[in-house]
Amino acid sequence: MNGTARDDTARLIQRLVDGQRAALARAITHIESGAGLAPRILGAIQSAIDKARVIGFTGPPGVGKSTLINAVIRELRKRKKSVAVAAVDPSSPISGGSILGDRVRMGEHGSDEGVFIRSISSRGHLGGLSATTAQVIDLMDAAGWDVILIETVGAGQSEVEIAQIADVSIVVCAPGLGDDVQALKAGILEIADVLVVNKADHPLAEQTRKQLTAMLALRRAERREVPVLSTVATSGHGVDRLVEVIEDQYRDTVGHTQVRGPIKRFRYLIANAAGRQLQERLTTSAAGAMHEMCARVSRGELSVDSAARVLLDDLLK
Ligand SMILES: Nc1nc2c(ncn2[C@@H]2O[C@H](COP(=O)(O)OP(=O)(O)OP(=O)(O)O)[C@@H](O)[C@H]2O)c(=O)[nH]1
Ligand SMILES: [Mg+2]
Repeated sequence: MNGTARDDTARLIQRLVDGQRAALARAITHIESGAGLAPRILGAIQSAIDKARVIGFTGPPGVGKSTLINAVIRELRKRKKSVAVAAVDPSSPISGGSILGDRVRMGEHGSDEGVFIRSISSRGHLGGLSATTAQVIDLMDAAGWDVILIETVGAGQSEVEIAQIADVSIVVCAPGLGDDVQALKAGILEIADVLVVNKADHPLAEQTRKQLTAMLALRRAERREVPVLSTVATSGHGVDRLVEVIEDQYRDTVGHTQVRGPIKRFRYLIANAAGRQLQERLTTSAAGAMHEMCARVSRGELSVDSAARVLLDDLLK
């Protein structure tokens, strides 16, 4: 990097930490594209990260996540909190459309200086969408936003991972679950700190709420209680209560674990990077051992899991 480029980056970082929106937007673009500047920016902002609350919203397509986030923004603005939103786009045709919709639905906040909305895609970023999201959260935090809301669609692995990065994870569902119950069972329910039955204006809403409460009761012994709330995102009904519950859960989580957002994100990023490095080593320096394991598995001497354990034990010795 030449001197001018270094000065430019230093200025960008300074403006970002000063809270200038344009600088935040540019820095996010650097992270998203995995450009060479990303590590320098992330390194420089670490001391400014410490106060944002990160709330994740996830759930099946079309349940009203964007509309609910819109209503939550309104509630938080009443409470004088500044709000940044990261709408995570896994580049699928479904959410590709809905992110566009997000801009329209969240449009009422477009001229509000206290609201910043950005979609994130994983284009070419090393470490995947969740790692990109964790870094974008760091930027938003360093830029001084009070609350960061993340929207992710569906019940895929990356959505579950993103929920783990959040301080509080909200799983949103809608009445008449049907197939969605399967999606919820497939791991997503496990990550919920709060469960929301949105579209509570629908006749089946109360029945769905009871179903979910019963499902949660099965594991109540293992974990602290997960509140189940009803909302009508389109009218804002129940949203003030949701914001209060989020606040309670945040206090609870931080009180219980003493692990605040940035540390949680580091934990995730380091584990993610370690996994990548391990995979690299398995295909390079450990290629010989890998070859032998393949042979042993194919002869039926070892299971895949045992072979992996032997390889790892060897590598980490
Ligand atoms: N009746 C009713 N409709 C709602 C409610 N909340 C959202 N909707 C409608 O449901 C549709 C989907 O809402 P979105 O907010 O786009 O849902 P989403 O979960 O963000 O969708 P994806 O991002 O595509 O997964 C829209 O037509 C909303 O107007 C609600 O509480 N009641
Ligand atoms: Mg949406």
